[in-house]
Amino acid sequence: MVLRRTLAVMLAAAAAVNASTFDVTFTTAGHNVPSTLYGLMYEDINHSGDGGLYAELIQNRAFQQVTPGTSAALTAWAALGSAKISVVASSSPVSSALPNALSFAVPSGTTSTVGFTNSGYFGIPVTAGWTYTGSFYYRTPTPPSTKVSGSFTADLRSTSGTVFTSTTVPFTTSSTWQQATFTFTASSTQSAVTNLFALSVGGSTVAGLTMEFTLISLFPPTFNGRTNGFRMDLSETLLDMKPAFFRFPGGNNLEGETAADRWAWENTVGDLVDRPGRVGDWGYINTDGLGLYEYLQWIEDMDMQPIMAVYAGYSLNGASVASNDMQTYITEAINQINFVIGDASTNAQAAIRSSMGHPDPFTLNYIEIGNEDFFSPTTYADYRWADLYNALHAEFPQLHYIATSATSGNVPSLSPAPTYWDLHIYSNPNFFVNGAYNFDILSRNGLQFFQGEYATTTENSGAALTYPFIDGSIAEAAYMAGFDRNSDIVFAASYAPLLNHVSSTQWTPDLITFSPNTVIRSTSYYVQQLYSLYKGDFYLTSTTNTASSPVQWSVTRDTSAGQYFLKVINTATSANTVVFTLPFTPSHTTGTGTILTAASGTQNTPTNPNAAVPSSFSFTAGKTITYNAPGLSLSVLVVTA
Ligand code: LX5
Repeated sequence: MVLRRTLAVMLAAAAAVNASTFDVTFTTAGHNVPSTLYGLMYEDINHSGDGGLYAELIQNRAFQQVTPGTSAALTAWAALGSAKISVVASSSPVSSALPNALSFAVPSGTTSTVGFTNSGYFGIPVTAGWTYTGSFYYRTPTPPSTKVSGSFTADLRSTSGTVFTSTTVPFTTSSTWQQATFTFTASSTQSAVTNLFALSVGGSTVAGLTMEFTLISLFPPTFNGRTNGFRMDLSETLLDMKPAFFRFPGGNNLEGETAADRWAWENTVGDLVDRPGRVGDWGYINTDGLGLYEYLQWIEDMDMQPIMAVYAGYSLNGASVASNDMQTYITEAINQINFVIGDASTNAQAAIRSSMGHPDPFTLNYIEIGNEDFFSPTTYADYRWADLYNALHAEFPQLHYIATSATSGNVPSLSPAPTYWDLHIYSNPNFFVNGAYNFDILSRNGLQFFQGEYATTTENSGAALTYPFIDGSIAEAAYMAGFDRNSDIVFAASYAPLLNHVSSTQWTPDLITFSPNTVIRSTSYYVQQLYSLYKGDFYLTSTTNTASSPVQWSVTRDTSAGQYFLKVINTATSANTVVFTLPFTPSHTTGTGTILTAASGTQNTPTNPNAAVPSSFSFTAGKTITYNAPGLSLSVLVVTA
């Protein structure tokens, strides 16, 4: 894990202002809003993938990337009864990708129940009506001369042993790997998540035997019912934002600590037994069960489009791949893109996609070349950008390529000149309030910008935030008015990081915090949601404002619905009034709006998840609309022409 960012220096506090009235006029002049404008930035950080979006409930299910014999190799596992468990390098592994197995040794003479348990990703939800789907591989390295048959019991139980649901799974001893599958359905919902998955067997059946197990898996129902799929509640929470795109797989988690540790697409596809996993960049092992195919299928199910990164020869240890070693990564990137959009009848990588269930190409328009390459701008400018861009553009001229080094400052310029840039900023509320006009001053010379990461990470005092707070979220809303207004040159924007497992956090604040059975939508989540839902398709140029104004606004239109979205952002702690003069008379005299507002300092937290949620209100709609915006608020007034 690398925390390498120096947060932007605190800017001078915004001058206190008295309540003011802001007069806003607009005509029908403006520009199109790109359909891509608001989406999601994702990487596996804070267990947002394994233990998060990936619905798999068993942690350390295949002993990937661990050192056999160590206690760390047994993470999440414990023995039941007199059995001895350890992680071993199997003498005959289930696959070359999964060399390790759980060795389960039962002393001779055992009569009582033996087995082992898994504590999940910091808990396992038990939910009434859910049918859980499980499977595991097992073998007996030295089977007895007379085959032993019996049944395991698979169950979900409390830590004190109360069983909530169970089933039996028959087995027979064999030196070769067998796969067992099972299901069980929970009839009660447990509020506690400190539950265990257990696999157990009567001791007299297996006394004296040593067995091996691996890829021990348990899935709850998944989003869209996909096998090896995504968690339902988190997917639905994201779907509620109607996000346009999904930037993945990083972020830092693309890059690896070294080139050898990078996210490599080919290790994430095909059968689960053929996926070795990798040591992720945020301090834990990635199973890669959530692989390139699963991401793409889910992105399609969620009606998003991918912004997919390819590794660009720079890793978190600061080393760049040498110029004459780049070909490996260029070929890997071409293959990765072919997996997504290639013709399955002629291309080997596309054929893998087809064999996994998606013969047709997935949608793909944007490729990001690297991540934050301003950390190694010289090698990016000297050869990494050009090598990748030239090769990929020659092969896939229809795709758009996004550069990740900086556009200004002491950064060497790139050749070929990129059209698309990904810019990142983590700062304090004052930065975002004062930055609402950052994109207005950029020249319209064909460059398109992706604000691929941004968030208020500290208070203005510099104090770190655990959860977004309303002051920061409203400051982000002011900054986002700049995205709406400049959406002729800002084609996409995404808050980061997206997700945080409450029991395993590497970075705060995050847009959404979750536990095994809860989801907490932050104040910034609701800001992102309102901007996305009321994005519109056309931005209407309105009265010029200033960067120092405590009030920002944006007017967009959904042309086919004939609806106008008047967004008002008041970053002051006291109310301000905005008077809109419309170029038409609304068809209804009453309009409906949505507002997010709360007292300074308000946060949505696990103990108070709904401290600030949007609510709706009515307003009088006429050719003139006078709106009194409460302190620290984002409001969207919907006006029908
Ligand atoms: C930042 C930048 C957290 C991230 C990087 C992403 O959202 O992974 O792209 O991490 S940082 O600041 O430690 O480099």
